[in-house]
Amino acid sequence: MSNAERFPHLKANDPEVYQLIQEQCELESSTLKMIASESYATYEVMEACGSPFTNKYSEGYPDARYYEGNQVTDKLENLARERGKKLFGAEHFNVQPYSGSPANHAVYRAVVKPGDKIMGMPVTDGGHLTHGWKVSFSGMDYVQVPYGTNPETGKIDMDQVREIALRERPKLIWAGTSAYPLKLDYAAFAEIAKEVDAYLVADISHINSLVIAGVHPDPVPYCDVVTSTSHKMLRGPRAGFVMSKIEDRYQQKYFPTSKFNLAQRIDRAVFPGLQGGPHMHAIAAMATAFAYAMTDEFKEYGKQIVKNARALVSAIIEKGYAVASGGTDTHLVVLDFRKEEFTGKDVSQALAKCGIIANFNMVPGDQRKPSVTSGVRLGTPSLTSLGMKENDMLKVADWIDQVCKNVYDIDKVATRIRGEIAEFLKGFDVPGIRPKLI
Ligand code: DSN
Repeated sequence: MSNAERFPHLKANDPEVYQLIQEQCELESSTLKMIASESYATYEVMEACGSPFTNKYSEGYPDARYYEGNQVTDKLENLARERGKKLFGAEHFNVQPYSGSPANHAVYRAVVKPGDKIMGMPVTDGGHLTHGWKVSFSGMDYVQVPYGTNPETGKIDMDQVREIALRERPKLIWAGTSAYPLKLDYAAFAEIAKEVDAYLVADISHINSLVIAGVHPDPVPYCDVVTSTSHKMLRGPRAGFVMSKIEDRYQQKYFPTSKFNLAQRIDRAVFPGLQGGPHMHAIAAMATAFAYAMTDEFKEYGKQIVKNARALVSAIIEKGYAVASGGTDTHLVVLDFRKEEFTGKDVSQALAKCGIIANFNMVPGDQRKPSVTSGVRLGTPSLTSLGMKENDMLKVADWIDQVCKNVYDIDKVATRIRGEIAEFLKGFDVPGIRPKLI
């Protein structure tokens, strides 16, 4: 099916937007998408996102709405919640957050108060903005107690995390990262949180599908709350969700006068605390993404993401480059250019000219500024969605090597490499773009 058949009304009545969709399809099907937080949404997700559920106001929750006419959206939201609970084994599930940052914001509103200490990884160490970074609401309204990676090993040292927690006694501990390629030890985080009476919150936005596939530890049994986005490797819509225990183990200590348990406080924080009407079209798409994530095919994809990342690491190391944290357990490969003359920004810009889309990133022990960095963060979810395997990663490593070798004279090789990549990609279906019908 061509775009003309797929978007006939846009083509006829808004050719400008139609043309931009054409260009985006061309871009996404002729370049290697290696932004670690991206993948390709499925056709089902795209269709649900474009459905009439976008028309409906549904403020409130199923059977407790502030608008009439929600008999169908109630069924839809219940379906999404039940599928989510089954997929992750969660006690309570909220599918209304507009994205990952609002999901994390709701957790703060539910379990801490402005001025409280919260423990998280700074962005410069691979943490997320909403884990207490200074320019985000989370660092302005709460006091971040930072923990990070060892600059020598690039690994999180759990003894150090414990030492900091015992000294600072934060009320909330974030176990989650955006640029850390190794597994997180949720059992160790849970012991530490228990020692200091802190809520333990995992943010699995980056690794949710690895948890589903069983190739990354599962945080749900260990954490009070788990948050996530549904786009990234999960291949759903741009949206977020929050899972939690129902009862609050610290109710007596921190919320003795509240008549609401943990699950209820989270729901109230999302709506009416922070948001208005839920995006029901995104919730429809999330429901169908959860159904797909329960299949064996999806679990294979989760496993292959890690195999591909490991194959990429081996090939890159063989070519003489360093990677942060010494390797990967996940979808992430962070190239470490601390010893090179060129910077992360130099390489990410040169890669983009050649059709490899990634981002520059700080690495552990980085002496360069965050606006330049010594690293490039690469991810394998999108390439794995295309059906690529370990052998294909050897080709990708080759192109990366050629870019690094020509970084100061990239125009000399850019057209050729870009052409080779576009040609190579013709051998793959591009989910949501270059149809496979049904
Ligand atoms: N922007 C996402 C990432 O790239 O990791 C996190 O929200």
